[in-house]
Amino acid sequence: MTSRSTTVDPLDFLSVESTLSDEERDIRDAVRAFVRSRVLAEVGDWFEQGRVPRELVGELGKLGVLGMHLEGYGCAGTSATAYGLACLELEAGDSGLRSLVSVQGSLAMFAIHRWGSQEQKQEWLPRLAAGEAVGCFGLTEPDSGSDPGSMRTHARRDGDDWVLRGRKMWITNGTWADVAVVWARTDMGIRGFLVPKGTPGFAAQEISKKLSLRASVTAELILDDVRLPASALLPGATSLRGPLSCLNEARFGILWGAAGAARACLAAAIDYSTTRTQFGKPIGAFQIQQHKLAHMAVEVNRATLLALHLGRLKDAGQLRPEQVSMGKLANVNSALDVARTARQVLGANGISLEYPVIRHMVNLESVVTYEGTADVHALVVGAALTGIDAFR
Ligand code: TGC
Ligand code: FAD
Repeated sequence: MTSRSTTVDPLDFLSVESTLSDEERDIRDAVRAFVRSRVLAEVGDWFEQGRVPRELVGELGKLGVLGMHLEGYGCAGTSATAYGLACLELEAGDSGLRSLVSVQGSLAMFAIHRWGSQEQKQEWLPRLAAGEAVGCFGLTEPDSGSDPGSMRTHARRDGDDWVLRGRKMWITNGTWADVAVVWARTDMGIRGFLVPKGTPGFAAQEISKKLSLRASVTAELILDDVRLPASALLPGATSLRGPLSCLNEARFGILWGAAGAARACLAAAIDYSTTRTQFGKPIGAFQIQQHKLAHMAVEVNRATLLALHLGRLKDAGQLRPEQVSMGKLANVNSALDVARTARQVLGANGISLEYPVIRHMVNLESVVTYEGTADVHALVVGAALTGIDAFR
């Protein structure tokens, strides 16, 4: 066994760091430091216990990551790339942490920011940005997931009021939320409503028995004749385009975040393979393990570069939804591949929560499903390539 000195950063092989602005690097470093000091030591326990501390929301608000890419109303107004870098660092901690931030900032806050009235923005956005309030986004239903246009939840007019009836399923932040953005069928098409916690007829029930994203709150929303004033309607969103435009934002964060989960798995595999000895050598001295490490490093670097490219396009106002689909499809599949490979490198320890890998691996099983399954994104890309819609 011959040792060689190396100057390469194993976690930034292609020197992506060198292309970042000072501001982007500062934001990335601040989020990375938060994850290291506040999350990494405890997240295995949160995952095992199926809980996440509610105080984290206020701490994330102070960190400035909630709705950080939005302008005004107490939001930081950063670039999309800076937001992506924050998502990468958060998800290197845990996909549940990134989910909390994605759903708050890219789904609930973005929906209000993009489609809400002045009054709605002023009422909710500053509190949501500060982490003094929590938001959720109710699109999926028990019988309507990939095909949200088939939703059954409906809102009927009664005088000036709206009355909502239906169910929403798998809703991140649901039991914590002070305000739920709920999408419903109306006589004017699919519309969005702001449903404050405590509104009579509205309830959220935690979904238990999850074996993935355990450090994240997931809930069912129950709407039994929930009466809302006319001012609860999001005036700007007038069709399915309303909620789907919000998904682009969250999917953008996910394609960055997946690179973070993958990087964490690669880091664990490098560390383990250089310290674990079998047959008289570190296992990283065997060619078959080096092949796995090289493969994982390629995937992590490729995913990071793809995220950065899409971030630059978004900052230039040129990012298209089908490009977001390609990014989510590619990067989450890469991250799953890296996590499954790293899990094997760690042998039996690969299934232990003492190490981060199995947690990332099972979390990514949610990430590949939510915000559009891999199949849905392949079909979006396929439709863009052929001009033929194969959904129906
Ligand atoms: P389709 O007829 O294609 O479109 C209806 C209208 O919407 C427009 N549109 C979009 N607009 C903006 N962004 C997009 N990505 C858009 N995709 C479509 C479209 O132009 C049309 O507009 P208009 O004005 O002509 O009416 O709709 P479809 O019913 O055929 O469905 C297309 C499909 C399958 C791609 C879409 O329904 C879809 O994306 N399905 C997946 C559902 C999904 O991703 N749900 C996610 C729920 S939220 C979540 O999972 C949170 S996870 C927690 C976390 O993020 O961490
Ligand atoms: P289905 O749509 O029933 O799909 C089942 C299978 O069929 C999949 O493999 C799918 O790819 C495939 N399939 C479906 N249609 C087609 C087709 N046309 N062609 C080929 N294959 C197809 N939703 C929210 O609204 N808000 C949230 O905050 C939220 N958070 C979530 C958190 C977690 C942890 C999870 C797991 C889900 C969350 N979701 C949320 C729901 C998520 O968006 C849906 O699970 C997802 O859109 C898929 O819907 P489904 O589970 O009903 O699967």
